[in-house]
Amino acid sequence: MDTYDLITRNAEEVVTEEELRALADDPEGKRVYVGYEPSGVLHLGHLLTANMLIDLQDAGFDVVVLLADVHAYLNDKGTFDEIEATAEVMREQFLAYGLDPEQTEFVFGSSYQLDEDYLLDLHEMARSTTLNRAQRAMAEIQGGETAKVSHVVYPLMQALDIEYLDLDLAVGGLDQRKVHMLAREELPNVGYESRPAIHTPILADLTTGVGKMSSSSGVTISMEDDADALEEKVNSAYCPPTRDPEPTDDGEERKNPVLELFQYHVFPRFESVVVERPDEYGGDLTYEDYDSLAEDLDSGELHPADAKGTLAAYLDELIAPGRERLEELRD
Ligand code: NAL
Repeated sequence: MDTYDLITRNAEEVVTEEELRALADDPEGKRVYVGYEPSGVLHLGHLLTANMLIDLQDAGFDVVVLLADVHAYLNDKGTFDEIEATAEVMREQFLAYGLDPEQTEFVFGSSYQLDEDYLLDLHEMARSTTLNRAQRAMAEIQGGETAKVSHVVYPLMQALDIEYLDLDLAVGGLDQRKVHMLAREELPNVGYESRPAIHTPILADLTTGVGKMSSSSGVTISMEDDADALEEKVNSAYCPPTRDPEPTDDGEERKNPVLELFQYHVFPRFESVVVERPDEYGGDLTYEDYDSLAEDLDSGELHPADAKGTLAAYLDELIAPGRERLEELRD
């Protein structure tokens, strides 16, 4: 696979293809970041961007993970001390999950975001950005409650971080796209260059296939889940025998979340997937790529129950190192 195909294989959106192709032609020494609000236990949403970082490392990029402690503070995620402790735990989980410790730089936001030059740039950006624009950039991240002033400072800081961390490329979930668009527009207004971005899809809710997996109401798969919990959660998942489920009665898009997890989590990290079946049900099935598995679900060759059992086992293998690291840290 060429570099561009490798780093975009799980992308939902690239801004812009031309800029990213130029980076992919010469990744040596190029810096790519993801930022996370420290949130304690990682879930599969975090790990979707981690999968992309692992691909970027394999392609030769340098990876920077911003532990966005000041952002978490602005977004009401706890006291500063609580957030710092959480960030340390988060870093350990990323390393356990497979980010290369030699090639990954972890940076706390607070290590530079309180400096005078940063704050002056922030204020300059605040003068050139409309309130409306900043609020729209934040809508998907903030999750509904009444916006505070902190919620419009937040996206301006995220934009500025792209400059201060000296980055060539931004990676994030599709929920970050409006912040990245704001960054592309506003950085030049304060004298800095804009950068390209890659966005991962947002996983669908596991039990309905509608909306987001990490929504507080739904079932989330996290690094804390043991084999039994994974089996129970995956068994409760919505999995019609098709890759294209019908939309809801209200016309909302519906995904097959079991297939999504195969596509975005299992296939990028395993060479092949084996579905174990007794001989009387046709014997084992082996898949080298996502499409052939999805086609078999569509055709009826692969039963949803077998797909679920297999998914739970592979997720267990993926999550095990991070789960064990969490247990060690708690002992
Ligand atoms: C991501 C987040 C916060 C600050 C950032 C700064 C630079 C790059 C990425 C960043 C967290 C993200 C979230 N907004 O919703 O988790």
